[in-house]
Amino acid sequence: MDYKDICKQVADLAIETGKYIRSEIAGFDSSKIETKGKNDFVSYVDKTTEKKLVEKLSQIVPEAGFIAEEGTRSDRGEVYNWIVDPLDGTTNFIHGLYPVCISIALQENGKTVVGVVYEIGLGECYTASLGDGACMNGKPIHVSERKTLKESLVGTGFPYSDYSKLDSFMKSMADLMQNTHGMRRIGSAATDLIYVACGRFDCFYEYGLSPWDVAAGAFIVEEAGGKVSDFSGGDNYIFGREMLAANAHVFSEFVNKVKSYME
Ligand code: 2AM
Ligand code: CA
Repeated sequence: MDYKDICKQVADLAIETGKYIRSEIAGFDSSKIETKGKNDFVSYVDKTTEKKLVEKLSQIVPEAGFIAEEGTRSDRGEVYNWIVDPLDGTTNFIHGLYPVCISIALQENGKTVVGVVYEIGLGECYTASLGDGACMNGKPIHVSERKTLKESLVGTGFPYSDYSKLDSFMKSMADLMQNTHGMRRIGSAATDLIYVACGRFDCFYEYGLSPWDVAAGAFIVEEAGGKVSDFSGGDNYIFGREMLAANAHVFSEFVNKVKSYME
């Protein structure tokens, strides 16, 4: 299978489909919220986008199954599976705010081999295929070179439904606020990850995430020279509902910090 060629086809598809989301966010007004209801409206855009993606992805790798947030197709493939979030950053979208992403990963026997995250606000398409490194709009990208947590900018997401670890999470943030360059919460985990991949952020962590939020972004971080793990430094970050990412220099220091509060 030519991962590079598939990656190019998926990137073109994400950019094309992103036009639909951009037109919906631009035309979004309060009367639309009233007539359809906030969540209905969002799920209408999410589902329409996912249908468009699923239809085309099924043609790119016909034997692949799907793990897609809106469940428009949910049959699993024996070897290949797409992991799809048609719209990452739903709360941003409702409020007419960017970043908002399309996130698509292709897995082969449970390992990611292609990742595409298209951030619609800035029109930045992040891509990676196994062994080929990561790019943004076709140009190679790399994680940052910062060596310590003290000089790092840390992205995170606040818990939005699972508050079971809220106390530990607040303590970890209090520590990081005082011992890093600062923290950012931009409302899209896929964007947090690509920002680690291109060096805007040095670290990212969040719990309560789903596979479609992180599969593509985590792979792009790895192909950009960074490291990803669960909060214990282990491999269960795609389905384990918690993940962290960092450049390779600060990774151990960051894992130890997060672990000391969250494990
Ligand atoms: P989503 O926009 O695809 O739902 C932000 O913290 C991250 O959490 C985003 O990647 C977002 O993905 C995910 N998330 C899931 N449900 C959410 C919710 N109800 N509110 C905010 N973020 C949510
Ligand atoms: Ca989503």
